[in-house]
Amino acid sequence: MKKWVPIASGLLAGFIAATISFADFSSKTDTQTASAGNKSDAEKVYVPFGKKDDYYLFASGGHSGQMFIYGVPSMRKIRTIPVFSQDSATGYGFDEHSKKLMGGYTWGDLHHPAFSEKNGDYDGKWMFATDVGNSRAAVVDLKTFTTKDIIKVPNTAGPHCAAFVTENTEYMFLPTRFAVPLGQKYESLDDYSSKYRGVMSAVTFDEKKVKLNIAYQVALPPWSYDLSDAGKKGSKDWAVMTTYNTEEATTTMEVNASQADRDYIVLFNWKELEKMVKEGKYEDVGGQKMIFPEKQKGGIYLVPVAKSPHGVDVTPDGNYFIASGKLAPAMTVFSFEKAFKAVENKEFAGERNGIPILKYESVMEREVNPENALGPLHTQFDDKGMAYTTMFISSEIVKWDPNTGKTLDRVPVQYSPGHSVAAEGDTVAPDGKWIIALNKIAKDTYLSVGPSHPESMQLIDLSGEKMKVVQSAPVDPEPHYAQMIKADKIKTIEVYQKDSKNKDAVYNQKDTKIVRKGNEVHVYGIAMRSRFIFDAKSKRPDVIEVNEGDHVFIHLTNIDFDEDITHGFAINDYDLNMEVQPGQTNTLEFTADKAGTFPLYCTNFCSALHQEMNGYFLVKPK
Ligand code: K7E
Ligand code: CUA
Repeated sequence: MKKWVPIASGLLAGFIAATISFADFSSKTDTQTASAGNKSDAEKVYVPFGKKDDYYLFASGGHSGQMFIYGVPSMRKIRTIPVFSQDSATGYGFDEHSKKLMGGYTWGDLHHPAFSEKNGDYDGKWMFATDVGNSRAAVVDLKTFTTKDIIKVPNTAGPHCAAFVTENTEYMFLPTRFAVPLGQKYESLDDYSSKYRGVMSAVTFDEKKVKLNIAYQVALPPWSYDLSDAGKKGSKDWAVMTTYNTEEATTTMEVNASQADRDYIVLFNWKELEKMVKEGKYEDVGGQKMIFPEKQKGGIYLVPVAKSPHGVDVTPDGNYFIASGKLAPAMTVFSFEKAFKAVENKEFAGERNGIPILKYESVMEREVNPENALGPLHTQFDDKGMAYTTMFISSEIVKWDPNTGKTLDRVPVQYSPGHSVAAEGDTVAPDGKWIIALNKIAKDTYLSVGPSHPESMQLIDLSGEKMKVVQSAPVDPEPHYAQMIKADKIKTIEVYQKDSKNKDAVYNQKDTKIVRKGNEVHVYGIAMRSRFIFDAKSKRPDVIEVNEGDHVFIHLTNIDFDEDITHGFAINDYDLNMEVQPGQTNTLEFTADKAGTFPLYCTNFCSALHQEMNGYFLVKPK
């Protein structure tokens, strides 16, 4: 294995400098602007009015806690899906159901969205994502583009490495960025190496119950786990993830976690881990089944890799996994087949924390080091199996052949791409056609909005001889990753169907009522164009009157079973808002702790008489 130290220390400086100075890239900017301006490029991305895009793009919203949906190739933004953060536009995090889902948190840091898969192909049914900020995992229903379940992942801090699903959505693996003591209890940092752990969680999804579950966890060494990917085809029972800080530094990570010349890829066989759990080879840690690799042997191996890798990506044929250097200017191609052989022949070069280390030479296929390409982070693939790696420091995408290591093409992007996303890029059969660079810095790309700018996504046409940037779109922070799916795979519903089992729902005006139990008031109301009816029998059916201190539940059903007729419900000065989509029932729960007169109104423009869709919330003083 090459020594990367001298290059890497220079790179570290470059990694930092790249975020400060862009002077070096100004010449690229000029050519790029020119090439993006000609007519044939404009035609490629032009989706005329009345026509729809070919692909959906689901972009992670990072520390906004949301997911952003775009159409490709137009790059028009279609929707924001709130997942881990409150959203007043939809009432997410305000209404009862979503408030419960959020588990008392108000924000999240959403990385790495992942579609559910069938036979290694996106099936268009579900989207998963994890929250690095408050250690949660979520599932979004693609029939309604709404978040359906969120779980807190215990014993872990910051499941950054996820979510990447196995070929038939058997599992998604959530290894964590931060090592903490099990249960996150207090332990001195002097005991870091013995008391701290980086825990990986194997999460399953019950499609019928729409529930996420933690099947088991693995207490890995106290390192940072960065990215993971599941195997495909011949390697489908396996998964890989990158590590950094195998130095086990506890302070000034920027320097201390970049000392060692090599870190590791963790290679594991999830079928084997599953079997170990079935055989009772685990310990109970806070109600979770935890495998300790130093005691329960098997299924997990370490593969040495050049220092502090970032991404690791499995080729569509499932033959290779490719680690990107971050601090070493190289992509390393590893062979699954070689790894399996090395495991079988026990070609180990020692162990760490009880986990056998495979010999680098036994698993490595080739090191690829395109000239002057700096800061490789993540790799995507096209329909011919060619690889596209983002270069964070040299601000470009490099196309290369994983089978030969040959560089095929390079295209500059503005600036500092983190991930990129190819059409159907994580499946066993990517589409080619398009790749989008998810750039960390927009700098001078758009009209200025002050000292901080949006992030940028650049659409790159792969259909010609050379890659070509043809469109760009601003995106709110922070596009850590995205996935792109063929539009016809997504089957949305038009309206919510009546649900006779829902005790909160009323579908008929005459069933509306306001029920009082002690100081609890339940309103069973409907919203329709263009009025609210809370109690049809009342003199003023659109008025709710309660006493100060009452605990109020407002159950509201939208009985306009008409596509896109959504109503909102807000109470002025009560800091409450929610949305009811066509046919949907939603509930607001709150205490009427302010006496007075408060107008209530529909917040979603629904008809010519939307402005008339209001009433009063009267709170009688004590
Ligand atoms: Cu920003 Cu995938 Cu979280 Cu790389 S990650 S850039
Ligand atoms: Cu209902 Cu506006």
